[in-house]
Amino acid sequence: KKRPWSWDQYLEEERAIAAPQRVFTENQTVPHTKNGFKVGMRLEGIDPLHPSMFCLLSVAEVIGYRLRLHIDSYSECYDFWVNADSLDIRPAGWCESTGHKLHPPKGYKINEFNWETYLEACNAQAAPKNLFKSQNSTTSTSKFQVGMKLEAVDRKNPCLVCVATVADIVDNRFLVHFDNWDDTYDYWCDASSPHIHPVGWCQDHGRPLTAPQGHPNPEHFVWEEYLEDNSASARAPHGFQVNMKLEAVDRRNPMLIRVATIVDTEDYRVKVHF
Ligand code: MLY
Repeated sequence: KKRPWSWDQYLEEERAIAAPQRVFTENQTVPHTKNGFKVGMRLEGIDPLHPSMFCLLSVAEVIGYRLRLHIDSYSECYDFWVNADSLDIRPAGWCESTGHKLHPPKGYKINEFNWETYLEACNAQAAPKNLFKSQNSTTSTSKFQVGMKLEAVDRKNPCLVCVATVADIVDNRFLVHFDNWDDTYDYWCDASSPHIHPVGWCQDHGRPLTAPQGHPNPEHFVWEEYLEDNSASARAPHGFQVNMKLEAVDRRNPMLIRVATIVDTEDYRVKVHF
């Protein structure tokens, strides 16, 4: 009869030692009292598989300083573990107060979602603000700005350095997004990251630069041309076009909403004609 698998026997066979408790950080050792999160509490946080998205999370399990978080209305197979002091989790209402889009649970439209009604419907509590490490974070010290271009390592394909954009900023971290790729390659980092380089770095170091997906001439990507083409499209990011019809407030008579036409577009503005 076979004996069941055991650590003792395995370590002996492998002539290996177990990593002792004391080499883990204090926070990683159980039991732990500094973790005030409770099962069922709701919060907001980054979806690890889609780092550009802030989702509605619930605490599914608490062990020591660790939390297993569940993305509400999605399968348990997307649950993930974080430490209680993770910067990837934020209190309810954080998205709204920082101008981020909160990806609501299935069945809710983005604009219809309301925390108060939701908590009431689930008979749940929002995790109190004071439990979050991020509550003490000061305003952004990062000099990076949304829209800036850079060259960044694709961390899923680490031999590639690719054309990338700063897609979001929170505190001193920013989201690296690869041009024309989906957000599953995105990652958060700060200015000290070894994965990011200024425009021109690949050329200076004789390394290939991976052009944006779908670039017409990926073997001969030229930053100057790309930046120029991009700022052309960035000039009208709103999608309005001349001749489109709409209803607009008459600003000389703000009680009136009139039939109007777009007669000109410029940067972030459109010219409305009644
Ligand atoms: N073999 C992969 C490589 C994807 C690379 C994406 N980076 C550039 C963001 C594929 O073609 O899917």
